[in-house]
Parts: sequence; structure tokens; C-alpha cells
Amino acid sequence: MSFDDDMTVSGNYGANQIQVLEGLEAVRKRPGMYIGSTSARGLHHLVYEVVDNSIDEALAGYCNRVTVTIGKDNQITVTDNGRGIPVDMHETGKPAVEVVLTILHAGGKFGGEGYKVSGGLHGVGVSVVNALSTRLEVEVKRSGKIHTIAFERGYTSEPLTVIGDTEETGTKVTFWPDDTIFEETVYSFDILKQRLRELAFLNKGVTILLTDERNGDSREFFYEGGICSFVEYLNQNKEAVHAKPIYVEGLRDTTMVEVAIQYNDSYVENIYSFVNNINTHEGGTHLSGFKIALTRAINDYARKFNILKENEENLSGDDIREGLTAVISVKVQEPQFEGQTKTKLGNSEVRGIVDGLVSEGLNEFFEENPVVIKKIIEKAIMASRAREAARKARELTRRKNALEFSSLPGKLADCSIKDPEQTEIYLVEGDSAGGSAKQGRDRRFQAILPLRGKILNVEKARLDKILNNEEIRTMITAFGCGIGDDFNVEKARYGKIIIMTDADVDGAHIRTLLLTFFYRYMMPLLESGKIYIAQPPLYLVKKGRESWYLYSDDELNTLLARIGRDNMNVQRYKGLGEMNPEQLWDTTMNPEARTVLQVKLEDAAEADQIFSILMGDKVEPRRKFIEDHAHTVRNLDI
Ligand code: 0RA
Repeated sequence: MSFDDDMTVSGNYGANQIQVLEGLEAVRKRPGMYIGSTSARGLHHLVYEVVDNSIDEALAGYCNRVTVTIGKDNQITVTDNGRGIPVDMHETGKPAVEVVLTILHAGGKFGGEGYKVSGGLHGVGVSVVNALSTRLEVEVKRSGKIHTIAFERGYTSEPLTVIGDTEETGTKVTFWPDDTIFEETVYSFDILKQRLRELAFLNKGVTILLTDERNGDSREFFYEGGICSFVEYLNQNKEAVHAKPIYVEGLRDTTMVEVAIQYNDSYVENIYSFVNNINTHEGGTHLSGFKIALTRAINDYARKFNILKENEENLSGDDIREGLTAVISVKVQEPQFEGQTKTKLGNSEVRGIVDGLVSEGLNEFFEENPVVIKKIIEKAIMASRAREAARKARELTRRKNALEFSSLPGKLADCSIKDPEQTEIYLVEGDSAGGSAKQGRDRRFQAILPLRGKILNVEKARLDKILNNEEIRTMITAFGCGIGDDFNVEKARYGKIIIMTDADVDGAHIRTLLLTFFYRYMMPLLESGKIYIAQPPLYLVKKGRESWYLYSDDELNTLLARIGRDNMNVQRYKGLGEMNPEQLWDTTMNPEARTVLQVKLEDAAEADQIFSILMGDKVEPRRKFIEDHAHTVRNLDI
């Protein structure tokens, strides 16, 4: 739609006004450029954009409480007890708050040096939220007064007014996302909860309250321990090697560095890195600075106290990071983001800064805590021995492996076309669904690989054990790309890898296991967008001679509202096995009719994180979580 539909604009069109309109109109024309997408992900991004401003106030030391409320109409209210957005007259003749809300990138210009510290992935400012909302209201408490102003689709609809007196300061922003822009305008409590919890971990001392007025749910997050609490949370279901996380912090020039680490008895490394509160899934200079420092500090200590003998080699970074959970959070003045998903820090100076500060901090900690460092070194030496033993074993069986890996697995029903640009492989849960898929498919370009039973949990095993798992070997051979460090995505035998599991708890579990495996060992598949999730229907409704497949409860309700509930029949599909081959083709496999969700790197990272939190010996919380979240995995594009 164009920007000037049914708008009421106050004031006359000066040069400034026109510039404003052009700016916000650009946002409405190309929302994706500013907030990434207009799917559920973009919708939630609006909230983060507003919350980031409040977090900035907290980082500047003026605010310790932020509330987010989902209203009955899916409007969002964000309040904070910061200084309040300035309301004094700006040189344009408008109050500053109006400028902040109507001019692109104006936000940072009012606070002077060093004001803007956080800033979401896109970091575009609240004016973008304003442009993409049918209505947005701001209430500012500042200089003894309560001020309000309101906008409609970015236009000022109610000018700044004083409505009362107050002793307090703070800002309250309420917005109604524009349903002509967003594909969906229903907020998810769980998605907001996840991110707000993360923000509370990353900004210690700030209380963040999330309330859902649609059903009365609410959660409050406050972590005095900051990223130490984050690490404890990540390790909650694991056996820790030392009781308290090791914490290092420091400031050099304008870069703030915080690191928290704690070892557990698993075989995987879980390092989460953040820059200005943004998860840097692809790592970058801060992460490499950390790794260098950790490896050096531990080897230095082991040498100094003769735990490593002169004739022994240094411990490798991989050995040192086995069983490590860590959070690295840096605040950088002018971050440069690179990489496929723009989540890799590029600033080269940060590597040295993190290395220097972390080295210093770790050396000091090790001096004071010899018992802890000795346990860590012992663990790394065990990892090193296991790796060496595995390498030798692999070498011995290399011939045998080479043979096995070169012939395609018997369970695979391959397609006839060989050009990967045109082909796809379905990973199907269970033999019976696999059978239907084999019959229903178009065998020219669709291959089927039935997966029997559960995939190995890659968190609980080292690579050598993983390679002995039947299902995993089958996938490696079928995909043709190898695994781990040797992985080569160019060799992929298929263009799309489509996960097709039942729409139930077990299906969600298998999907999570697969995503975790791909995330850990076949990352380039995710980076190049080759992984998809099939969307089988949940219901078949029949009435007279007509029938409909429905893919969500919403779709079902909409249809029932339209056709009525008389003389009709609703079948709920519990598993893929209940569909005959033809139905499976029509609803889920035919490229002309199906929908498949492309898995984004962040989705897999999240699956991995969720999984990692759940792993451990406590089965009950894991089962419950998967049950609670089975539905969110259906809408993965968030
Ligand atoms: C510009 C300058 C100052 C504060 C803010 C913006 C501000 C923006 C938002 C958005 C949500 N909550 C906010 N709180 C503050 C600094 C003002 C001063 O120097 O007093």
C-alpha cells in the first residue's frame, strides 16, 4: 500500500516535513530492509527495537526497570524509569520526542557522545517502529510534567501536550503493529520471554517484566549475577566441574569486556558470544581473542607447574574447550558486523583487547584458585588422550570406512536426476511414513531417507562415537559432504534437505536432534540455507463432496466459521503414517502445493541452545519443555 492512504496530517508541509515523509515512506515500502522481514520475526523485532532504547538508558546508568506488556489487541507497551525522551524544542521547530519518532536514525543524536551502546541486529531506532504501526503513543515523564504525543502510521496525529504533573521520570511507548504490513500480528509470549530473559542476563541489575494481558501470564527477570547467572542457567542440568563460574571483566579504551566460564562433564563446547547485546552466532574477533587467551593461559599454567612435561605438546584449543560453557559479552562503540547473517564481529582491534583483558584475568584467577585450574587441566588432558586414541582407531579402520562411506546406503531411495540444483532429499521419521513417501514422491528429483528411531544426541558423545551411529553415517553418505572440519558443502548431492516428521512431541524431538546435529557438524548446510522443514497438514475436513487440508488450528477455526459445523467431519492427523502416498504428495511433497520452511541459522542455534539447556540426566524437564514447545517448532520462521 502507499503511504498516503487516509492520513490526517497536522501542520503544513515544510521542507523538513517532506524529508520526514520520504524517510518513513521508505520504511513502509521496504520494511524488510529495516527490520529484516515482515514475518513473525519482524513483528517481534519491533519490540526489541523499543526495548533497546530502554536498555540504553540502563547502560547509561539512569534506568533499572523495564516492562513489556502484550495488550488484548496485540498492541505492545514498553515502559522504563529512565530520564524520559527529551521534549524540548529542536531546531526544526518540533519537540525532540517528535523528531526521535519521525526521523530515521535521529534517536542517537540527542544524547551526545557515547549514548548509543546497544542496538538490535538492525539497530534502526523507534521511528521505524512508528512507521510500521497504525498507531503509536508516547508518554514522557520529565521535568516535573507528564507529556503525551501520538502518531498514525508515522504521522503526528496528536501533538505534544502536557497532561499533568509528576515527580517521576521515564518513557512509555505503546504501538499497534500495522496489519497491512505484517503477515501476522499476533505476539508470542514465549519468543518475547526468551529474548527478554537474555537481555536481563546480559544487563545485570536491570529488572525486566513481561506481562500478557490476553491471558494474565507474566514473568519477571532480574539477575544480579549477570552473565555468571547466564552460564549457570546454561549448565543447570549438567554436572559442573567447579562450583562457581570464573568471571573476568575489564574496560580498555571504550570497549567493555565481560566473560563467564564454567566447565561441565559433557563433551561439547557451548560458547555464546554477544556484541552490544546482539548474539553473534558467527563469532568474530571477540570470540577469537577469548579462545586465544584461554588456550594460552591454560598451557602456560600447565607448563609453569610442570603438569605438561617439556617433551609433551601443548594442549589444543579443542581439548581445552571440551565441556566448556561460556558467555562472552562485549560492548563496542562502532561495531562492524560481517558474515552471511551479519552476526560476526569484524573490528580487528577487539581481538587484542579481549585477549589482553582475559589473559590478565585468567592468570590472576588461576594463581588464586589452583584446585580449580588443576581440575580443568586434568580434564583437557583426558580430552587430548581420547582424541588421540580415536584418531589412531580411525586410521586403522580407514580402509573399511572408505569402502562403507563410498557406497550409498540401502535405505536411501535415491532420485534419478543427479544435478543437485534440481534435487531434494526428505528425511522421514519412521519406516512406515518412509514407505508412503517413497510411493508418493516424484522419483526424478526427490530422494527419500527413512530414519529409524531416535538420532544420537550429539551433546553426549565425542565425534568418534557419533561416527559409529547408523543414522548419522547414513546421512553423511547420502548428503556426500563429509562431516565436521572436513565438511564440503560444494559436494552436496541435493539442493534441499527437508526434514519431515510427525506433528507431535516425538516429531519435535527428532527435529531438534537433527537441527542440533546439523548445527554442530554440518554448519555450512545451514549457512547456505539448504535445510527445510516440511509442513504436513494437521486436519482434513470433509463436507459433502468438498474437502480441505488445514495446517494450523487458526486455519481450522477460520474454515469452520465459514462453512459451519453441521454435517461435516474433521480428521486430525496424528502422524504422517495416517496419510496415503497420494495424500502425502498432495499436501506435503508436491512443490506446486506444499509449503516448506527454510531453517535459518538462528533457528538452529536456538534449537542447539534449547537442547543444551535441557540436556543432562533430568528427563522430566526436557520432556515437558518439548511438549510445551512442539507448537513453536511448527512456526519456525520466527
Ligand atoms: C535521547 C536522549 C536521551 C534519552 C533518550 C533519547 C531516551 C530514549 C528512550 C526511548 C525509550 N526510553 C527512552 N529513554 C530515553 C538523554 C536525555 C537527557 O540527557 O536527559
